[in-house]
Amino acid sequence: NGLMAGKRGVILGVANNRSIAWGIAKALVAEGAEIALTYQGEALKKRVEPLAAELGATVVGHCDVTDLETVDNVFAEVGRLWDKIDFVVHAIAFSDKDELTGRYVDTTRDNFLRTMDISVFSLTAVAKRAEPLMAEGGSILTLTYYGAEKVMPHYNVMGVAKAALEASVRYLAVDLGSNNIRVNAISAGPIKTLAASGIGDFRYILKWNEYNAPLKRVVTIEEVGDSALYLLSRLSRGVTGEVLHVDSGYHVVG
Ligand code: 0WD
Repeated sequence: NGLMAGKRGVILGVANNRSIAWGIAKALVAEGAEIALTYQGEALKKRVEPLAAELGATVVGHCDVTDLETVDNVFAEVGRLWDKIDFVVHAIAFSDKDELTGRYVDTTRDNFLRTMDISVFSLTAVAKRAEPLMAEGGSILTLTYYGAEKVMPHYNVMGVAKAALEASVRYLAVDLGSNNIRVNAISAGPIKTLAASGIGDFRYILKWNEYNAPLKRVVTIEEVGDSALYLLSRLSRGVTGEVLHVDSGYHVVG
């Protein structure tokens, strides 16, 4: 049994066992969910397959959001596997690490567009493909960061992208709400993952959060996973368009 018994869904963005998506996957499976994982490229396939096996998850294929055909294929595969799904987790972002340091004003047009495509548009592309599989309603969750609300050192174009992502959550919540599909975000505190290692002075940001957050520590992927469980389960059935901070409370002081 469990809170997610009988629930099925897709998780995009597991790169390794430090990924936030992995923390969410573990929390969902512990409560009885059945999950499908995707991998971004052949290099990540080798990482994702054993992780999927650990949770009894199905790997539904290669999904690189810059190639929408791969997104179509993944959702077609999910539709063949299960007739309906209950949730989708979008834990994907990318920006050139040379621009996750220094000044935002120096952002190039190419990287601006690429960052917005992978980190923002992809949520809308995924929601559009998930909608027909959520005939009985569902819950879609994405991951954001405080750099959307306040200027954080080095976060630069990713902060602009996260602001657009949070606005997308609100627009999607309205579009899909009449079908009982909820769309929410978790604004996670800094966690040492592959994606985070591209951000300038990341160790300093971690220390800063540890010293200043109300809980006097940084959060773990397991803590983000447990909050995700709330947003993806019936416990949050009255909640949509929301950005939930899972950041040891940093946003109330930062
Ligand atoms: O401190 C942090 N780590 C925080 C992360 C704080 C707050 C929010 N987040 C967000 C990130 O911005 C992202 O949206 O959480 C989400 C998940 O990120 P993560 O768990 O920190 O990082 P990681 O384990 O690297 O997973 C992100 C993955 C990619 O990994 P790499 O590092 O190989 O780029 O996003 C996927 C990929 O697996 N990804 C893509 N997937 C499909 N198509 C693409 C793409 N084009 N690009 C990246």
